[in-house]
Amino acid sequence: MSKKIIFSAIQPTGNLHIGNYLGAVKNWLELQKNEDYECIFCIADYHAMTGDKTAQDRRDQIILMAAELLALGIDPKKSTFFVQSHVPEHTELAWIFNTVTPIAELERMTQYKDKSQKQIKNINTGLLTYPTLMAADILLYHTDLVPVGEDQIQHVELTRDIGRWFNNKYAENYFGEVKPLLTEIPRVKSLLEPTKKMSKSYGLNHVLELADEPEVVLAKLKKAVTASEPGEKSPGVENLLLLLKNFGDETVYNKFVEAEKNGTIKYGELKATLAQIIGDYFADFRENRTQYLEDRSYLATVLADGEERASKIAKATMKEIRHLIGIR
Ligand code: AQP
Repeated sequence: MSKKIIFSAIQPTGNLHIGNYLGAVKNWLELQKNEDYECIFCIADYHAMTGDKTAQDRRDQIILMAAELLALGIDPKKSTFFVQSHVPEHTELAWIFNTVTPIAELERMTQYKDKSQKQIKNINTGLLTYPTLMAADILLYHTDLVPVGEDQIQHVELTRDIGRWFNNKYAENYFGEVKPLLTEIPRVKSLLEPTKKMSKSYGLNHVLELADEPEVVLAKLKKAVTASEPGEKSPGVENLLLLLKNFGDETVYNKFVEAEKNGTIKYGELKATLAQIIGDYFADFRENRTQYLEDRSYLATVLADGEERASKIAKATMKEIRHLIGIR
């Protein structure tokens, strides 16, 4: 039986946060251990260009993202790990997908609407066509499964539609039916506005970064929104308990859940416990991250090797597609 293809990408727009980790990257680490899957992971630098960063920010953040993913355990021997712009077939296919995708389908995407509100002075065309580039990333490798957080389900579903539109126009069954793959916690909430997803663009106090030192984790958690009365239903408390469930042991988690039910929970204690657990959990990561960041030539070698492996597949796919659409 041939292996199932896994593809997922992440934008180099700053440090990884706990939302990225629990929603997506944790799954990447599990999947790459499984022999049934062929994993391809990508640093989506072209996608990140839809934001407001400078060229120097971009240069630094690509390196930073590579170092952070390796520090978490992405293994370039097991997974193909590369930078999107190093494989130009991504943008070539994105253009072709632009020509089969109705504008109205792009205009109804939640991320496009959200980002247009967040960056009101920079509503560029890339924000609108972001999903056609994402569809190209995914379909270039004839992907079966895309491990992402809940916020990206809509884009993966649109990818499936784009594949179908292409098939209807040029070649029946050329692209298969791609599916999203979620973790147990597909949507981590913001610390300060827990009705929204945890997201860097709301501000750094909304997110716990994996690189945060323990005292920073504690300071951010102290500010996290909970309930006005102990035991009152609150999305903020629910979010903190979910984090405790994931990072802590079962006894500690059960103790706080019980206390929440009977109204004796002390939020200060919950936050201090959680800060300690998260700080400890990422201690090795912080150390590895520093080491990788000091070894730029190793990072460059890993990414060049990934580029070579991804390019082989991408070039073969584009050769077929150019033929199918009649330009070669
Ligand atoms: N809060 C979240 N909960 C679960 N999963 C999440 N992801 C992002 N936030 C959460 C998942 O992380 C992967 C990488 O996503 P990305 O490259 O789009 O990162 P991001 O969305 O840019 O992260 P931010 O902080 O939300 O950035 P801004 O604020 O710039 O938009 C994806 O699989 C995503 O689902």
